[in-house]
Amino acid sequence: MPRYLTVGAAQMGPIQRDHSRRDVVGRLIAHLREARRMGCELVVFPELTLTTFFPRWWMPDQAEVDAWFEADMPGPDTAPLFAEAKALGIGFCLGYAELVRQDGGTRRFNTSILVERDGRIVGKYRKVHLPGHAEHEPWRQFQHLEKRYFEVGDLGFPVYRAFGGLIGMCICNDRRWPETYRVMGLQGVEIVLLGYNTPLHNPPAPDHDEHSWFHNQLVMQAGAYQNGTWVVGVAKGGTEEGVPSLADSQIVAPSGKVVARAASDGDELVAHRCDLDAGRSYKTTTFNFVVHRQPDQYRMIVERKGAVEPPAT
Ligand code: CDV
Repeated sequence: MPRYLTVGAAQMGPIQRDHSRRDVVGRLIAHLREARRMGCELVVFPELTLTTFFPRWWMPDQAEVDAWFEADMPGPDTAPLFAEAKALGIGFCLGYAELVRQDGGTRRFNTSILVERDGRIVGKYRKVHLPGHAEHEPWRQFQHLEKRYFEVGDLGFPVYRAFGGLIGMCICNDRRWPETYRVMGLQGVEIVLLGYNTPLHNPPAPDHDEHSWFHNQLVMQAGAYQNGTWVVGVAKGGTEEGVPSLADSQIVAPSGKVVARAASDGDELVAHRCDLDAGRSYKTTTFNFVVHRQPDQYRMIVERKGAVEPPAT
């Protein structure tokens, strides 16, 4: 018996610096209403959905940085999103900058939450692979200061029982790392939800620029196939504050095939009816981890820390 979950990838076009959270939430609500018409039960929004991608700016004043963060979720600006989703009976995955006051200090994470159809937050993920740099690098056309503004996520890669399946999340740069998918794969994940902000220009490695679309697809397709899971990758695309960014949101099946894909680089919803059991045939044959993985061999190689000289002949 198939277990269907209709999922919408809610791609966003650019969000400029002077766009308010209220404006953005209005666009997210428009996505939810369209998702309802398309029969979606779960909608995935991008990384740092609520604002422009602020790590592109060097901001020495911490108060200026903190203005991009959410101390409450839902808060006054996001409450209408939660209310509309609940009224429509749609769940969602939302990326945002999370500010936590804890033990007299302040912690900041690049976070995603999973919200059930009744409005409850049922899952949280904090980005582990933070790209970029921590100091001002004036030679760049734009900064990428995630390593300054966020801590490395401290929740690992949890997989949540929700929406009748096993759901994991990761964020943007995480999608390029095989460990991300495998750690969730080892927990039996059936669908991985991820949002991204990927500039089409990579300042330290401009030779990668022309491969941006290919690399995006390559990592999500490989992650899906090698772990027998759906992957839903959702962009904030288009030219934001002068920085052109990759769109190409897509839904990848456990076969590794792309089954739905955005055609524009603006606000666009693409949906697919995902059978959460579709990964089973991969998980029980080619990628049956219990039968075929060889953790002892992997450990031996990691502990050796480097290549071995060829044997003398
Ligand atoms: N937001 C990101 O994590 N972006 C990175 C860029 C900097 C390469 C990405 O992997 O898409």
